[in-house]
Amino acid sequence: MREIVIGGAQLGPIQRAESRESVVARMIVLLDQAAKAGCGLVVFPELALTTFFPRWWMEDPAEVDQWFETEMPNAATQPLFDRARDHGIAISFGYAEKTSDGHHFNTSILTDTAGNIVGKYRKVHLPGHSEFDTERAFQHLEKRYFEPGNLGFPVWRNMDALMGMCICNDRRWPEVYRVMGLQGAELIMLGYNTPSVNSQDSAEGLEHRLYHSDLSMTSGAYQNAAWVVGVAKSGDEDGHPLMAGSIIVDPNGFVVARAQTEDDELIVHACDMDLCNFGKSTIFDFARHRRVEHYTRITAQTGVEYPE
Ligand code: CDT
Repeated sequence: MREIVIGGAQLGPIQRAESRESVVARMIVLLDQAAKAGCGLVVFPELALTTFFPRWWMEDPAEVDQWFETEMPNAATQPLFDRARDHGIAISFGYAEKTSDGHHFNTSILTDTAGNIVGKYRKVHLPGHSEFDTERAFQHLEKRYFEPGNLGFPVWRNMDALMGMCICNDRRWPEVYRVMGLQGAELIMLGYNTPSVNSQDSAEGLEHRLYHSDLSMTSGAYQNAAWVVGVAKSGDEDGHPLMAGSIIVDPNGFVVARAQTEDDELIVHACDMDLCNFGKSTIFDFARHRRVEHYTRITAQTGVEYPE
């Protein structure tokens, strides 16, 4: 048995005016709860340190850059790293990264239990659009503010397990899980900011969104025999609702923990990495069963090529 008690640290809304220091204080409260629950690893959402700023149209590069971190850890996040190290808890969280040569990415990092960064992932699938869209009820400008990630989907050895990350919209693409599955990933961590319905929309709308989020993660877990931990930023950010529904999924595709609120909330499960072994050695024994000669379209084309 290789058990890691994992915490999914859902964050409630972060208003545009809320400081990073205030958010980090909230994250530390969740980290302390996780320590009491015996967690060895805690996963926080995408762009965990600020409001989901890609909903705001900005033209001034200096205004945009205020949402980005130029180093990690930095003054605002050092207390989180310190507390995680004091508890002996590994953490993963998302933030907007500006590199020293001026590139902008939607990034997440993974630490070991001593607070050292051991992994970095940059979001590959950027949803939305890059110009102001007058037709839309709200803007989703990830394509404006970020470049597609340039690190692929790496998997790292950490805490005697094989771990990978993706971010939000990535979770809807089966290729993402498979590329990590092909590196033996036993745990895939992700955070998300998914727009929710507002009070004028039907309850069915939210039900569908939650179902599609679950479906993406449970199938990714099952088809790669890996644990998946998906953590939301949720609730009403300056009038813009975000969906909750953070879950931990086991390697058979079953949801074993689920958030009940749209607020700061910790979900916890003791995840045995050896539970991945059966799936990885039977139905999803990739070495024996994959037929790559029939998969060339997957990497050769985007869009759809219809038959004559
Ligand atoms: N943050 C993120 O990737 N959100 C997307 C919603 C995009 S709606 C234009 C998601 O897939 O949840």
